[in-house]
Amino acid sequence: FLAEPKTATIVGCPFSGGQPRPGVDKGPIHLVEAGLIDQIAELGWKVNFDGHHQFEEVDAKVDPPIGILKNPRLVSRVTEAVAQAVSSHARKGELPVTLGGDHSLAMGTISGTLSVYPETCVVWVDAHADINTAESTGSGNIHGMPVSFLLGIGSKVPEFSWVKPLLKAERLVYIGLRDVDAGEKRILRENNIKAFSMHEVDKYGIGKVVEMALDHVNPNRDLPIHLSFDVDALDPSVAPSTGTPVRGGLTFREGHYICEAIYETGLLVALDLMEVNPSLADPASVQQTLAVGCSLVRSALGETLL
Ligand code: Z70
Ligand code: MN
Ligand code: MN
Ligand code: MN
Repeated sequence: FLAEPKTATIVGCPFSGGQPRPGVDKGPIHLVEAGLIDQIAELGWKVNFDGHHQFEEVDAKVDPPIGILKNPRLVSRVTEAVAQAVSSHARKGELPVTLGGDHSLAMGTISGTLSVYPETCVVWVDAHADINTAESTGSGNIHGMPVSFLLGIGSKVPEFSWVKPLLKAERLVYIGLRDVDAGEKRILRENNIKAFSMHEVDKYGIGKVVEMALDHVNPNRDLPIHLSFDVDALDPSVAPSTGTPVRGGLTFREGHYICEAIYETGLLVALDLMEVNPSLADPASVQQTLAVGCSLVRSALGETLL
């Protein structure tokens, strides 16, 4: 397997239906307006802009909760469309860079990647595990659930039957966790899922953590990598404009180091940047969060310090 596509395709996903706070749908527009496309082009990539996807609307009246899952039909249709967009770009040898939007979108992005590269491993960088099932979720917010759908664990929600359980637990690793529900901890344990919480980042340092994470999911450094980066993995002092800031997060450098180290493998085939919400926090904090978001993407696409 030889990765390193030289064309990146920006997939803007203005979507907030996986969680309750308005504004996260404005993330992709603001990231692009902050100059992300030109910045990636400056790194030597050919950049396609796939636009800000106009998703089919599903009226709330015809989308009542299923159990306590909120907006299930809407989330299912949007993420299915995202899966098709990502897979079509990946199939052409392009590297899809999906801008969220809330993290339920990763149900689509990772499904899309796995449909083209079935051996893909996933590095999920987040304060949260986003692995609740229909049984374990306390909130009913689907952005807290995409990983369980991708793994095929928990009771099946017929509305999401298009999501194939293509991700194996041993091909998934987390970095940055610090706000994990009791039910999620149990799911992680029972499925033997490798996770490096902030405790491990403190204990070993980020360099060792990334090495151990890749040793787990990609021991021979020969499998494609999908990096799904929730900006709330970063400390709120670094990335304040997000729906669920949790103190004690990754520093600016730790977040960037993860992106740089994954770029260095030459195995990155897809990247998500999720949960940037430009309507939360003061203007200076919004600017800061957008700038950090752009710079994480640049790091994952090969921006070097020297
Ligand atoms: C909680 C839930 C979550 C992001 C919050 C929170 C999930 N575990 N994810 N913010 N980005 O509702 O399932
Ligand atoms: Mn498209
Ligand atoms: Mn998340
Ligand atoms: Mn999160």
